[in-house]
Amino acid sequence: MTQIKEATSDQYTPTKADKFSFGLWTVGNRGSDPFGEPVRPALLPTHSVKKLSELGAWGINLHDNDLVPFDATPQERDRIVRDFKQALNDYGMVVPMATTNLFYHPVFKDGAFTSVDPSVRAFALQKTMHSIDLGVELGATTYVFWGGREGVDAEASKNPVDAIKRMRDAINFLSEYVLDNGYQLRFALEPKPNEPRSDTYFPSIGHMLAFIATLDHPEMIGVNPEVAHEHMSGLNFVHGVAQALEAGKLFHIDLNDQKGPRYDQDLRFGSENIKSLFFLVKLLEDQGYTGPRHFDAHAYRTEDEQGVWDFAAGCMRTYNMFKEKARRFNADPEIQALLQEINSGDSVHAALFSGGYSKAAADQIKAIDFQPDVLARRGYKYEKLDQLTVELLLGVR
Ligand code: GLT
Ligand code: MN
Ligand code: MN
Repeated sequence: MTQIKEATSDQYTPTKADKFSFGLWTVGNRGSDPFGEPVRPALLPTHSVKKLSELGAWGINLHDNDLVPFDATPQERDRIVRDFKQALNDYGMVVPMATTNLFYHPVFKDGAFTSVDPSVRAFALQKTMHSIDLGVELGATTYVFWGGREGVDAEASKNPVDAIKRMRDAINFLSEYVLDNGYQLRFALEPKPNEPRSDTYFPSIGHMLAFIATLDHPEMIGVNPEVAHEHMSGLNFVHGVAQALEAGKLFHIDLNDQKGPRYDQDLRFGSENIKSLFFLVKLLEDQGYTGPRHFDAHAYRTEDEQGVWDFAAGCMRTYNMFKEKARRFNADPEIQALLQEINSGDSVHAALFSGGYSKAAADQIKAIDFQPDVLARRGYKYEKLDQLTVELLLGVR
């Protein structure tokens, strides 16, 4: 078998067809944390458009205030938006997704849509409607809602049932706003278990999927799951994404990485959990996910601007390496033969309830002598399969 020297190959270099996108806030992250001030100068949004385009990215996403400052005048807003659109045009970049910053200003210290203060809740709607208008003006077709500070520190402060109802009222109101304006926009709700609040409402993909089914316009609402956020709860991200995909609800995805259940790290995609992120990319590619491959991550605090572009290039390159590994996994004769063997079995039993329930099928299943002790003797060969996967990932097959 011919060995391909991956390190010197350029087959992983990103292109616009890969649909990679970054948030303005990701490459623009200045490295501040709760214990230290910014370490990098602010980047001009138009500069990020240029650099990301040169690196092979396709899209750039934003919160309203990543582009237009919170206190900008209408004239300043129009000038900033005009210059940004010009840069998108000059560098062939799109804005596939937009969102609202409902967490930075002190007004949102008790949340936005779930704040106990009705004036804050109404202001959050106003800010979001303006931000939706901006997103649509820039061409966005997906609008993300990350809960930010929608949660509690003092459990006594809010009835959690009221909080859920308030969030539903807000999403229903904004769905109607989109429909009323004839916008082609779908919402993607992003779960997170905690941080910055000690507990956030709708903490996981599963909670969000259950909530979406209770909304007035569930067809226009899906999820925007993030690798780090599910790992913070110790959950299997691949399984959560699979459930969203299977339900037709994976509208967007936040790719990054995380070292176990702790604070949100937003690390470079594929820098830590190599096997599970391989299976994530395999899932997305095998299932024909066509949405943006969005990176919601940032460079280490140790980096200067060059480190930021190294980080961005690394996210995209690693995605493409996983994609190629998935192709090899699917084409590997030994792995595929083993999978075939593992997934075969008694064809009569396999057919027993494939047609769904009938009284005849129930009677037939009840009448069979399955001999569980015999069935239990089977070895499933997963050690061998998993080792083949590891060898493929480590580049020896
Ligand atoms: C913020 C958060 C992310 C969200 C972004 C969208 S903002 O960086 O940590 O997970 O996706 O609001
Ligand atoms: Mn995110
Ligand atoms: Mn995060």
